[in-house]
Amino acid sequence: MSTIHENSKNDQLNHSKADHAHDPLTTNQGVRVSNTDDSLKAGTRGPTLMEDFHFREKLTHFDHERIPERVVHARGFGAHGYFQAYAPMTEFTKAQFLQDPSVKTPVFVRFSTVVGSRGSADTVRDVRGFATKFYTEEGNYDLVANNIPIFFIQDAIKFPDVVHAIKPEPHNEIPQASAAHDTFWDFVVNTPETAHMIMWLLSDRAIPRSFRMMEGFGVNTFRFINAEGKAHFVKFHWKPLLGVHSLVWDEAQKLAGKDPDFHRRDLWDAISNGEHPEYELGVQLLAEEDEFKFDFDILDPTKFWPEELVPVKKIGKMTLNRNVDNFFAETEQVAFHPGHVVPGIDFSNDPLLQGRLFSYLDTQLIRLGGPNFHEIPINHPVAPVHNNQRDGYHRMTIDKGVTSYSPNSLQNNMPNPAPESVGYVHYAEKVEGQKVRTRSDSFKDFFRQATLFWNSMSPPEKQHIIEAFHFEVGSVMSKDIKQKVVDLFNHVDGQLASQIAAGIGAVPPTNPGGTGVTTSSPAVSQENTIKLPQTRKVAILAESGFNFPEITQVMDSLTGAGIHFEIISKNLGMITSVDGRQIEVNKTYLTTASIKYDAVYVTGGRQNVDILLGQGDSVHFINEAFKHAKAIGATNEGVDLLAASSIQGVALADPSTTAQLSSALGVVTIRNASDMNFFAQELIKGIAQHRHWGRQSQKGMIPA
Ligand code: HDD
Repeated sequence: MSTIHENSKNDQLNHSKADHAHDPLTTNQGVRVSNTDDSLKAGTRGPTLMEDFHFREKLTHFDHERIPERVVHARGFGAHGYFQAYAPMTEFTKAQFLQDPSVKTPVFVRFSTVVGSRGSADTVRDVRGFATKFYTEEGNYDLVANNIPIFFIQDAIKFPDVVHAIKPEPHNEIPQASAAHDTFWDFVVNTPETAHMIMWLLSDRAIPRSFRMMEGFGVNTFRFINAEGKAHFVKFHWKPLLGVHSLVWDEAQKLAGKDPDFHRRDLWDAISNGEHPEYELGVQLLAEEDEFKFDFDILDPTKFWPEELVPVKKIGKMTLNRNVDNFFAETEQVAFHPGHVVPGIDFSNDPLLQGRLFSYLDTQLIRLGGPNFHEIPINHPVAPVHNNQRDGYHRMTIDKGVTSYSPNSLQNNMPNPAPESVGYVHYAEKVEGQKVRTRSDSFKDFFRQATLFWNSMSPPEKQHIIEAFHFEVGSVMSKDIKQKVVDLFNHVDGQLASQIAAGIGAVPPTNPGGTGVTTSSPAVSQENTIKLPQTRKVAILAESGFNFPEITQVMDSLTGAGIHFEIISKNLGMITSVDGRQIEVNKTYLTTASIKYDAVYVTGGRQNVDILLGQGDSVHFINEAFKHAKAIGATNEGVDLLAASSIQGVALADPSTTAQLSSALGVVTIRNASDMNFFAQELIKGIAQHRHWGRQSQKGMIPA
């Protein structure tokens, strides 16, 4: 079996115009053009002439530059990379790309939001798509995943309903990219199967810090089939090596205005910097005979398989190492489909999955203008394609020969079907039943896993969910719908329902309810994730009059820990230290904000800090970072800025003490110290923590 190198796909995708950068400008017919700035006119002040074929071609092409955006997942961002298996998976699946750890299978990943239009903001509260195309030697395999392991509905026939309800309302197209409106919550209160997904949607999962810090889940139950034809049910997981981290809501909302491209910029920059995002592929495997072992139905897409019941086996790793050359050609034209499977991967009867198998190709036929979009380079498999499909809009292949049917004798029936040992053979599941339009009784428990999820949240995560209810349902106009939300979530947890009611002007439940589920699933809490300082970003506030050795020692320590930083000052240009050395400013208070960083550091120097103290923007920067629970550090006179801010409840280094570190709730300060490394290491520990939720109680007091 030949080995596919990631480069072969790259070469195939790289028929870029860059190779011909020095060739002259031509029309699409290859005719060289001598002037593209003036149209052909009858006299310099006369009318434009119809015979100006260059003008007509240029404008016509421009007029047709747009294609319909995806009906959902319109806003996305993609990157190339490769996947490598850890060990042969022969026992469970015959899929070739999961056998040989030395094979690098090329991949293309597209991350997306679901609800917003192509031009909407990255940081809205929403599910994120996480779709991966594996260009395997047996054909393309698409793992079309989300960052939440379950879904809103149980049957695909309700997909148009849930999407219509959550999209902007039809009469005025408001609100954009948001679930905080009447039609969505009207759908929710009338569709109790959504309750579990709503818990996840209102959790921190729906406002990720980065695509690099997000899990992926195949959601639906699939099957692995081995060479002997034995099947296992399987759920797919992506686990980011940087851990799973989120923004806070206030930050997410502000970012939507100040940097609507926050997530795509973060991914682009990381890949450009050589900090290649990595995700482990995990599988939960269940023997066919264990199908009915749980108190939920494994075909129900509103349920996850708790990792404590079915452990996730890590089977390989994906690395994203190359940005796209052209957004439209690659990210916009890529077409994923959960039905793109390779031998060894098969479907289950999950009714949501069954419906998805119809919908993706159907939508792509119109979005990509006909049946030949598999020929677009980003969609084209590296495996050879031979069949009798012909013609249609935009056909690229020049098929040779006279036969385009089977059987034929004129060309020995070529292309011949492959032998069963290598061809795709569907799993021979025995299926019998009456044709009915009803749901299985085993799908009718809507609340128990919602309670399990709620029980699994840490106190700050619970608080965030309640605040999200207050925002989302608080934005609903109908009092009736608001009350019904309280009543619906009283089925999940009585205390939760009371807390929702308190913030939205509704009546708390008279009989606090719940499901009686008292267990939890620690794996779903982000508090139990990996915490690392690498690739985090620090804002350094400085003006002229800083101490050069002090700031550079901190900068060196941050760099040593794989942390990035930017110098923020009132003006762009250079700032000068007390001993006359200069540092270049990266951003001003106008071109950036605290919400774009993971932490902030205020450096010392009397004159520097006196300037900072006179700037409301600098004080606001500290307040906002504190409110958003980020690590904050200050050295020497820099501590004065923290003292002048609204920071509460933490002791700051005292001016009279020498080199004594003060560190509490992620606020790290030191005075009268010459060696900054001790301080920097403590700050780095604080940055690795991601957020310091111990400040949650002070949050409401901070004016930011
Ligand atoms: Fe879907 C796009 C993931 C349910 C119908 N879906 C789309 C994308 C992702 C998902 C990641 C974006 C692909 C890209 O980047 O181009 N969808 C999911 C997951 C689901 C799910 C994990 C739950 C298990 N989807 C789902 C259902 C239906 C669809 C039930 C319809 C019956 N999804 C679509 C679609 C899209 C799509 C309308 C829009 C653009 C496209 O397919 O190509 O057909």
